[in-house]
Amino acid sequence: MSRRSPRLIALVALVSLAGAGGTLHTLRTQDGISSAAKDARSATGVAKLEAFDLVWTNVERKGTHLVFTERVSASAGTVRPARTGALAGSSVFSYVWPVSLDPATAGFEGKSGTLALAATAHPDFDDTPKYDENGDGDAANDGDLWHSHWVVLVPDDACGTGALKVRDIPPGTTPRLPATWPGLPLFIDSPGYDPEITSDFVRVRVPLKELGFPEAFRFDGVTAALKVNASVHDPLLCVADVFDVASGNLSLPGTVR
Ligand SMILES: [Ca+2]
Ligand SMILES: [Ca+2]
Ligand SMILES: [Ca+2]
Repeated sequence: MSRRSPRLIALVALVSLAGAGGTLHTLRTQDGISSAAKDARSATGVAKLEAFDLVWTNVERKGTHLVFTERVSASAGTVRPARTGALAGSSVFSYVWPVSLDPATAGFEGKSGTLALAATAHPDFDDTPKYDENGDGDAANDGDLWHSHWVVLVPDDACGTGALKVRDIPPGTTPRLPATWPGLPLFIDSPGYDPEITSDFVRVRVPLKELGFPEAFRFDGVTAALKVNASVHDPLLCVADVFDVASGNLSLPGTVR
């Protein structure tokens, strides 16, 4: 089997790493996506790309939750966009898990694009109006802390040939949206799952009941920068700089059973 050998080799490598005192928390790697180290790239000159260099991506059921994990080369979560002082043209850095589940699973209009869970940081705006992540009494100043989103991604050549964006909500339309939609004209949800970030892991735990206990589905891993439109209109939030893709081709090869 052409796909089995690389996975077995990766498993052996991961077991050796763990034995050598690495930071692996699990050996359950059969279902995860092992990906090359030091292959992260940036079109816009982001420094310290090891923080976005995916080496292992996994989604698995654990008790009452789905656990989304991305392991990177080093320094997970340490690199965030520079503050610009303005929403227009500002950047969003992200760890993303695209999944094969219909967007309706997370409360969006059905068949509206590719559903993805994301951990993001963006110091120039807050999109978690229901949460005060830094606990200072102001729910509108937490964007610089890593926080979670569900988004629906669709291609839009206005973002660059073949590039993706977070789906816009055109004025006058009323698509189905999740209860914790933050009020932006985007297919975006702010569900309030606190990402857990360790030295080289980013992990988000999602209660299975909030997704209606989904059946088997597929997943991939992506790290990327998104950019808010310079004139703050459609397309409002483009994927501007893909750093790494776990599968290399966004084929969603991982499986949650
Ligand atoms: Ca990589
Ligand atoms: Ca907030
Ligand atoms: Ca706050």
